[in-house]
Amino acid sequence: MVAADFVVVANRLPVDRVEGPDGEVGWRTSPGGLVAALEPMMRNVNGAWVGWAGQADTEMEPFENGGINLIPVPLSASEVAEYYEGFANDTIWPLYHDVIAPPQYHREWWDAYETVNRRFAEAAVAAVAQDGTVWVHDYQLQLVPQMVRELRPDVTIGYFHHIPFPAHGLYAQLPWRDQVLRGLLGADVIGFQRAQDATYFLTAVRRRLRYEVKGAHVTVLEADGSTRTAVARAFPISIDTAPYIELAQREDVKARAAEIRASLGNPARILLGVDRLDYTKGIRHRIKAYGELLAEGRLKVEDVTLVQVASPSRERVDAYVHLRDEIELAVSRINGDTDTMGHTAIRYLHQGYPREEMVALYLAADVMLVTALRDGMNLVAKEYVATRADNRGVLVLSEFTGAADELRQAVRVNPHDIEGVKDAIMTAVEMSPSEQSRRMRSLRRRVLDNDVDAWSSSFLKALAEVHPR
Ligand code: GDG
Repeated sequence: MVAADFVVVANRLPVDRVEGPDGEVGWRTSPGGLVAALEPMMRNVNGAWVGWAGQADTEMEPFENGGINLIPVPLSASEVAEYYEGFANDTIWPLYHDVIAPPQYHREWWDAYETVNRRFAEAAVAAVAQDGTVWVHDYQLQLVPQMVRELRPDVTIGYFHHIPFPAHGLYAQLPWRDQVLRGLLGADVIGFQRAQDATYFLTAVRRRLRYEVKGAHVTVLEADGSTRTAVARAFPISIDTAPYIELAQREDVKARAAEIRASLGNPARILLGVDRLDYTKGIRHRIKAYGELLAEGRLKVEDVTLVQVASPSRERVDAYVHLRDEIELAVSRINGDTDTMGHTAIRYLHQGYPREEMVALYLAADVMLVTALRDGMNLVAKEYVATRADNRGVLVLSEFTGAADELRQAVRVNPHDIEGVKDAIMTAVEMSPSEQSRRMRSLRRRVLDNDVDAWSSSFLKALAEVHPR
């Protein structure tokens, strides 16, 4: 394979393995926004993507898919358990989401994290051309920027952090807090979702490493005594808007939205939640508030239905097993107390759906509920807005999401304040069409003008400025 000018490094490759009817193996590009944003550029510049193919204990040769060179990084079953389910999803994830669940600190998980990060870094270094660019993604790979720099000082390195970065008082819990900061500072540009995340990171750098910080610029002290500058600031991520707008205009998708409404008994209002089943998403808080509104008679089961899609996620991590039990108990209690033969309070779906069905759900929903307790951005909020071409519909949005910085015309909520969530739901359910339209117009302008292309361009521009060639 030819050395690549531009290498993306992410935990997962942008493809899913599919098996044909006769057991033959093929690959399907996964429809994530990141691939959509980077695909055209990666084709033009001879790009490569380094990541895990999603199957433990499987060695695979690099292969080409859709014009991008894919470089699989193998993980053993115990590495999946310790690096991915352990350190990434049971240490960093809860710690960085403000300790909503207790982070587990295990030295052997850290060892696996270092080992696997080194494997990703070595794969990236082997793939990248002289003076090329490596763009590392997310919290599973925080040590990779520095590891790449040590091996290949000629390379320009970017890092984007998709989840929140916590305040110093919480971050300081991490037994490996200094190593992680040094790992990230190997990048020339470190991108965060919100200005607040960048500020927290820079505070940690100043307090722990005593590096000089001026605005977004950090003077990094290298082991040999030399210094260089790294930049840390916000680049709010977005969605590839075109497919959402196109699907929302398609007659079959519109017909499916009407069919969904009809199958729920054509209630006056449909409320919708779409989340990975994750404790950061505030699904319990949303359901509690909604259940109380029904119990108090402020909402009637004949008039409203909440559709909650909770797509299966991280099912081997204990905290997720408990969360699922709690949510399913709460849903069945509310349904048991309020359902009639013809109407259900909550249509709960622990399933994943194709994108067409997601858009049909967005079109069917009068109110979208995003009540995350902490969320890097929350793309669901932006997807809902992108599909609402008639400017109808109301977005209820937690102030603890990155999206809240941009989507100012949403009905804002503090999900911890159950009375506040109840009032926000009522405001949304009762909002006049003209007020819906006034707000949605402004939300749509914001999302359509700041799509995922704008995001990747601004990040790459910042990278080019720090490291001009
Ligand atoms: C992380 C950060 C940040 C969900 N269920 C189905 C489905 N989805 C799609 C949604 C959306 C995506 O998954 C979820 O994105 P979010 O942004 O809402 O949340 P995370 O998965 O936690 O993502 C987050 C993001 O990274 C990007 O930086 O915004 O803060 O936590 O696109 O539509 N898609 C389909 N079927 C489903 O059942 N097709």
